[in-house]
Amino acid sequence: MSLAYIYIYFLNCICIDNKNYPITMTRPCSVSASPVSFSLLAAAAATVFLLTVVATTVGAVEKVVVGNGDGSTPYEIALAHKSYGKVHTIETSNEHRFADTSDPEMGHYAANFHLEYMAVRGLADLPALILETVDEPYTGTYYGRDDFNNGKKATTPLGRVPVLTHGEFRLHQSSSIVRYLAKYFSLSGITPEDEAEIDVLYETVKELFGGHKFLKVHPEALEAAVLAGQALPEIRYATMTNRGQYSELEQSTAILRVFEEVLATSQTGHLVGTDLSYADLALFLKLDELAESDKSPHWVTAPEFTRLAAFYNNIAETDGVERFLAHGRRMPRIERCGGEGAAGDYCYKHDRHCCVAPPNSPLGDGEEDPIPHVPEDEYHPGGGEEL
Ligand SMILES: N[C@@H](CCC(=O)N[C@@H](CS)C(=O)NCC(=O)O)C(=O)O
Repeated sequence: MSLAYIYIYFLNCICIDNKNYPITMTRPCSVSASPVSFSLLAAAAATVFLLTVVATTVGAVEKVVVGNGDGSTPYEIALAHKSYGKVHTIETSNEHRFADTSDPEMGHYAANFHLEYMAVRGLADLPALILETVDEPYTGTYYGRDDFNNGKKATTPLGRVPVLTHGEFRLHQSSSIVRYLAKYFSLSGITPEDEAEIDVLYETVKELFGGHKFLKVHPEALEAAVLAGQALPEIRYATMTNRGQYSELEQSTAILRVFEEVLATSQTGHLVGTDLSYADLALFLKLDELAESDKSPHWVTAPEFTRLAAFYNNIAETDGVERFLAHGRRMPRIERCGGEGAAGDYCYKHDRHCCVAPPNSPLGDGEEDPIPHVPEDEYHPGGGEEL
């Protein structure tokens, strides 16, 4: 296998394996968990002290974010590098469960979970979302291509990431990680039937949003039709064949309709049963990406998908989910840049939730968030209380 081929394979995996989505970040927990510089530790200690004072004077401080030495979030650091391959491992750490500073146990609360991946969203996005949704402290390590290839790769199972370490237990294969976390945090149903159905829906999400060889959602076609107020085709996925010829709009409509119809039978707005499941979260991530301004931001307004839109909005407003979208620990989106094939790379780009680039950001290209989530005057570089 030529080097060029290996390179292309690697790139393809990043963007095509699961069709989307390296840096180190630590969500919650002890500052010492992160191999950061001494000055950062000093800054962290000062922050913790300050927030302890604040906590005891104005009430509970739920979370403290300790930045990356220069105060940037992983998101901003990655964005500043533009191309993900240039990003080296980044550590951030966050104090968590800090509310009761009089409880010595709290001060020693350490993350049990460690998630490792490359500095993109990809196959670690859902595991991270699960941990964030259940408000579980974890450490995330996201590697740049160089760091991964020059050392890390040799240490991971099958030379691949994501890898989840839970105490002494080490697990790879993204879907296995998702199921393990979901089971651990009761997001995978109670009865065997619910568990199986949630599994089915998760597999369906993966298949229809990237896994299918022939059918997929085409955001541009969908956006054009919805914006034009056009009635969407009445086609259903169940009547389509894998190799049949369907327009981009037909494919897109049929795929979204699968989930609209599932939700039509739901009493609670969840895909299965009464409670939030990992299948809900998996679908949410796909719908959220679809809603980006460069995809199909108006899909939520289509009269054909009212249940899906309500589902999407409800989950987006869930505490942990809302935080995850905007806190800066999530990796940025990527896009192809610098040419085709081995000549090209993947570059970072903004998403509409996170995070306004700091003034004089090395981004320097005037790229604006089309729908800024955090107004620039409310942007506080350098950690502090989480939004
Ligand atoms: N089926 C595996 C795929 C793992 C995989 O191929 N991960 C890619 C990143 S998306 C990787 O580690 N690539 C490293 C390489 O190609 O050297 C999973 O779902 O976890």
